[in-house]
Amino acid sequence: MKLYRTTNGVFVEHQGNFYSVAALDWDELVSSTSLLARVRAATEGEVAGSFDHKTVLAPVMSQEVWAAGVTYYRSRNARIDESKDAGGGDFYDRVYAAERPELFFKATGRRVVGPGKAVRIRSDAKWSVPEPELVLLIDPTGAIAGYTIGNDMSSRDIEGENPLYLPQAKVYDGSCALGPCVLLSTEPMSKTAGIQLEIVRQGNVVFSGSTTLAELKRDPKELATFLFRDSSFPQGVFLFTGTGIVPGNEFTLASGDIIWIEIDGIGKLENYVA
Ligand code: DO4
Ligand code: MG
Repeated sequence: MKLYRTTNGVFVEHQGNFYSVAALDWDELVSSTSLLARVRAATEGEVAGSFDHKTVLAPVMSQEVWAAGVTYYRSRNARIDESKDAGGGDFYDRVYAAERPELFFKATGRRVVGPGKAVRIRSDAKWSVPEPELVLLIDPTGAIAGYTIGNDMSSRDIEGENPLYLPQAKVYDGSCALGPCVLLSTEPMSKTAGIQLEIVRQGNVVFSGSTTLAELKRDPKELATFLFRDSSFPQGVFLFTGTGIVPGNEFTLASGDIIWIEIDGIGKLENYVA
């Protein structure tokens, strides 16, 4: 079952049909302990007359958005490379191997853009990339309730200059995209599920890459447990699980680029660069 937040309320897609889900709003539904049962009940009601994909919003209201980093070997290597002048190699290697993951605050709902909307490059960044990531929706009890697609927009030059600049490299207006839906499931995603990234510039594909969840070094449940250690999230929370796709060092995003991220079983998230 795929849950959509839209300008006309919340809908669930099930076996090719869409159903309206009764809820005060997204926050009330997502923080509810009976989320799954309520959505399941909606699929036993009447099929919605029509569903317009243009009405789809980012699946977030007051949930905080957090992110894990350096959870794929590709990301470890990219971080070591970009921070070599700052002497960064050692700590990225150490966090990749450590029991405690890297977790950082990424966005409030206000900074998140939905499908079809513009993500941004920082005005003071020279080297920017999208990071296509599996994102967990975690309920207030700490249990994984579902999965969505995220783009953790990043300024690699700022992050590489000094690791203490990470919040500036990662958190700014339009630095985060989520959507188009939340795949509701309490089961783990299959390790064979693929993540694909394609970047199109003036009609030409200028980057494409892929990975699978088999390359994700950490168990999503373990990431959720660390996030909930001494922190509560009464409205639920989104947690990016890290990127396993990093374009080569010569690549930087440009205004007008279209970014496609696809995760098997969830769907496709499309955004353009402002
Ligand atoms: O350590 C920097 C952040 C890395 C990151 O966002 C990722 O690996 O996805
Ligand atoms: Mg990331």
